[in-house]
Amino acid sequence: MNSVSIAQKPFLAVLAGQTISPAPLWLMRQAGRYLPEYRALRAQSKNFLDFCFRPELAVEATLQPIRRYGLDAAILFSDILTVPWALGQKVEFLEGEGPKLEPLRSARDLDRLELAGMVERLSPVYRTVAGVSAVLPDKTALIGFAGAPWTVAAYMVEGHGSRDFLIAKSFGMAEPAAFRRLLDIVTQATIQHLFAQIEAGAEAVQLFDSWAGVLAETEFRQWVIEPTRVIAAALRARFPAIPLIGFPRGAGGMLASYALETKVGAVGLDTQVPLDWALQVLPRTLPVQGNLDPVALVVGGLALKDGVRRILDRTRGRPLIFNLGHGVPQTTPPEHVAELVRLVREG
Ligand code: 1CP
Repeated sequence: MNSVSIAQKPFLAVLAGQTISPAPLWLMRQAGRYLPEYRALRAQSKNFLDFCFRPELAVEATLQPIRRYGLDAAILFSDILTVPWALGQKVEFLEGEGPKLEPLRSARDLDRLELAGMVERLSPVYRTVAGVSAVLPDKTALIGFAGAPWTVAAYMVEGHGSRDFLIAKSFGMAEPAAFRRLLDIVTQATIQHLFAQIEAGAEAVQLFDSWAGVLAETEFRQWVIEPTRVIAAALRARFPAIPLIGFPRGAGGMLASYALETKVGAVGLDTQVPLDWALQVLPRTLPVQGNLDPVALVVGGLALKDGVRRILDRTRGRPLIFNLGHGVPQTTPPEHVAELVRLVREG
């Protein structure tokens, strides 16, 4: 990242280690069904994957929350499950039910995956990145993203969402060599996917490890920390100025090991992690992001005000990107997001 962008974009300045007041803010899942303009746009597509792969629609979905709220960063509108699709797995989003994948349940099933040609199949995503990059306000940064290998592999094996990803965990423990191979394929796919987003104009990237929290220590080290370390090293080697935010949701007591051993440039804090403890175990210079309970955003009023105050007070003197501890819930009243922006900007 050049120094001009950092000077103009508070989000990038914090990722470069500066402490800024008011803290820059964006929200995970800032585009989505809680916005009436998103619902109208979404109605133009027959299914969710088609929506993700139509750059004119995906650019608009990315920009909607920026126009409405003037957030400090836009996040590419896409989904983590475009990668399994581009590797050749059957992926569908059934209305109101979430994703359905043709599950990978044996070493032989992995032979169906094909890394060659993946980036070409995902070219509409990079056209979306370029389209957003061309029209974004000067002070707004553009974030690219991918699911982290464990989380993506978990959906690929399980075939759908789950509370505990018991099938995926069992497969990983019962067939460690095959699961290792799957993680390696997804790791390489993720590196290529992030590189292509950066080449198209992404100025920072985030890895969503949404299901890191279902793993015990041994698997956390092998399936979360190790692949993330490989991705962080590849990014640093090729794009040393592009920051990587790691979001290991539910990492709990593994948080410091995750941050130190993966060498990600910033860490997303989920809702459950005690903030003072996290700030104590993480290096003082490491930028942190998140932690506000999304329910406080749904409820608004005093719950929101107190939640914001608590985070701003406790992170004083530390590089902070304001965010939620997980995504914006569908039931969020849009005016509560406007109130959140006002509260954070007041400092
Ligand atoms: O229109 C719709 O109803 C589709 C809902 C939706 C949306 C708006 C899905 C289906 N994905 C998305 C967009 C999305 N997904 C973004 C866009 C950018 C933004 O933040 O505004 C991002 C970053 C994601 C990432 C994603 N997809 C994650 C990681 C973050 C998280 O929430 O933990 C995960 C786990 C997914 C899978 C997924 N995609 C969609 C759903 C409903 C799910 C969860 C499925 C489940 O486990 O039940």
